[in-house]
Amino acid sequence: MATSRRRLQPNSNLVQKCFEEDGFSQTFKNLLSSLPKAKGWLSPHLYNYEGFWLTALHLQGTLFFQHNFQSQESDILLVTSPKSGTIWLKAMVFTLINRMQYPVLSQEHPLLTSNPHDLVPFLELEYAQEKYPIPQKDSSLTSPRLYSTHLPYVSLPESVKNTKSKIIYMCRNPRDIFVSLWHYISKLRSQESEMIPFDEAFHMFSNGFTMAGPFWDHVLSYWEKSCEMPQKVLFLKYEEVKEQPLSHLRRLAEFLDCPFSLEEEERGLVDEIIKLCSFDNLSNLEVNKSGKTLFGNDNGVFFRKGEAGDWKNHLTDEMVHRLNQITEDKFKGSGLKL
Ligand code: PAP
Repeated sequence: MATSRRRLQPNSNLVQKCFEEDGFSQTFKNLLSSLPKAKGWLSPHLYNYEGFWLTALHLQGTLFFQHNFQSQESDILLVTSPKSGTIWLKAMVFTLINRMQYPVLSQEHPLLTSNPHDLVPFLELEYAQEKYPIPQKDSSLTSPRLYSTHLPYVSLPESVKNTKSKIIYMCRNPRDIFVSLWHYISKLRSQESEMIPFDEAFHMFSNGFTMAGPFWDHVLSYWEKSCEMPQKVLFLKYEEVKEQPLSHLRRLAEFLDCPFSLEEEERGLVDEIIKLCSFDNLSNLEVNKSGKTLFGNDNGVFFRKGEAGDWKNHLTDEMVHRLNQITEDKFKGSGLKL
């Protein structure tokens, strides 16, 4: 099992493009003008496509992704709503499935010199950037191909839904997601424009106006699929992985049909992977302190606190009550609790 590393150059234009909406074809602009529109967090607007809010750039990538991507049975797709621990999940799964090719304690391990976002590409961003089918470009990728997306289940290409490829979904409680998102966007906006006031951002988030939101609908769509097709969709919770990382890593390995052998268990490999991918380790690596992702963001913006429960330091009682209420209403009868 091996996934080749990518050798693209950082594309700072991609981040810049989030702040703009020019440079699109007239046909695409016509589509945008026909869609419901809301205020964006980084981009001027979010557009409602298939029931979820996307930036123009993500929507363009989504359309290319939907029409061009051919899934393979062995593909692994990591899915999250933004700020659910995507980078952590990418680090763990990349390390897990490539443990033969890249020994975890090796000084040459890719995680020591690359941000996990560069090792596991976001498909909708890749397509937004380059506009041609990823498999052609990535013919060097060997099986299994490891990809990620923030898209809701409804927007995945049919070939992803209809093959035996695996989906791993990680969710996080909406209180921490909102706090994480606000800090992240504030850092990015501080380079370009004014911050969105905390109250206004809360209003946007709780009303569903967020990238790939409404958050609750996103989570629910994958939760339902994980109940219907547990062999295809594995549903993880950030907080539970934080609490019991070893048992969740073993669960991931079983799900991906690459369980740890007795020998690996005995030499402590599970623990080594958890340590390599831990917040403390990744956030202190030079690449994550000073580098940039291939899509142009400072790597550091993806590492803030890495804790469960930081919302207690930021949200008012009223805000907590509102988020809890929405969560209860939306998830009623689903069996899902966050
Ligand atoms: P993205 O959706 O923009 O890719 P994502 O990686 O999902 O972001 O989320 C970032 C969050 O994961 C940050 O949370 P915080 O703001 O509450 O701190 C980030 O700190 C956290 N994070 C990053 N790396 C790890 C890790 N190794 N373990 C746990 N949490 C992590």
